[in-house]
Amino acid sequence: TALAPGNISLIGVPTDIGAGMLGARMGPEALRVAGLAQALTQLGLDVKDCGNLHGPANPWLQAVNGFRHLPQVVQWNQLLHEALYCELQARRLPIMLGGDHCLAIGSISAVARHCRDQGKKLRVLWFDAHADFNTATLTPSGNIHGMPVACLCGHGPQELIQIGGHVPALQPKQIRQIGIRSVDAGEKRLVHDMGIEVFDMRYIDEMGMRHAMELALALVDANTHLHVSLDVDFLDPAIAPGVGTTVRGGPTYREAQLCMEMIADTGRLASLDVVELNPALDVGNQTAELAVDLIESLFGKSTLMRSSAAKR
Ligand code: B3U
Ligand code: MN
Ligand code: MN
Repeated sequence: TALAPGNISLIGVPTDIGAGMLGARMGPEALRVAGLAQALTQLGLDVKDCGNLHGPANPWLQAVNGFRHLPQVVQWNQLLHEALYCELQARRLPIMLGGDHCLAIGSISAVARHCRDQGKKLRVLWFDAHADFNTATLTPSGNIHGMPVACLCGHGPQELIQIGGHVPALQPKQIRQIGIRSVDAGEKRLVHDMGIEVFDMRYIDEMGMRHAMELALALVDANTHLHVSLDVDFLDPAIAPGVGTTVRGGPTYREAQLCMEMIADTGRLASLDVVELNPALDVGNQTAELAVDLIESLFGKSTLMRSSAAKR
């Protein structure tokens, strides 16, 4: 298989600054304890753990003009943008260990900037129970982890949408959303009007995960940078309880594995976010361990098994 760069950089971003509940700040450590670096090393990859970024504390305040903690969210995302962009420039494949999903503004704006530098096409696969397309007026909570896709598409506060220099950082046609099953009323309209391609749970129930992923990966070619943004609440809460905003009726273990394997088969994965893991809500470290399992598949673990089986 054509695993693009064999050099992985782990970037821990220990904050819950954009979430409605505390605890996602412990996500990076839980993923380390679950053996992420070791698992990737076993697959023959060169893994560098860059450690954690250090940003402002979570002040735990009310929303101001529709946003909670906007200045702190901006600071964390600026730090992440620079760190991740640096790893991409060094031709490494960054894995952002979140942290809540507001951090995708920093990571994906860096990926988009890198793709512009390199003349690469960008495809973002957004695995989530939520569309994360709220704005200051639409949000029911003020929590910025419900807004990153809108911000990346240019709908959001100036300080956030301009991280990375190019507004908007992303075009809606570069995004595919998978697993969606909880969208606020106004948010629904905006996602529709923006023309984002959504494979929601209804679609997956009717057509199957394989078909959804075939379409989500259509036209990914040798010049495509594939970015995966994995919100752990994408998964069914029965297998992934360690998340602040569980929504029942998510993909099963098998469906999730299939997604990861189909992505691995493209050989085009070039950056990854793992977000919203909340160890304070987990049962043991099972959700982190599941995330590590899925990441192994994303990097071709089961693909290797298939090819050796085929040889026999
Ligand atoms: N749509 C709701 C809930 C939510 C979105 N993303 C997460 N939760 N993780 C909101 O608050 O924007
Ligand atoms: Mn999310
Ligand atoms: Mn979510």
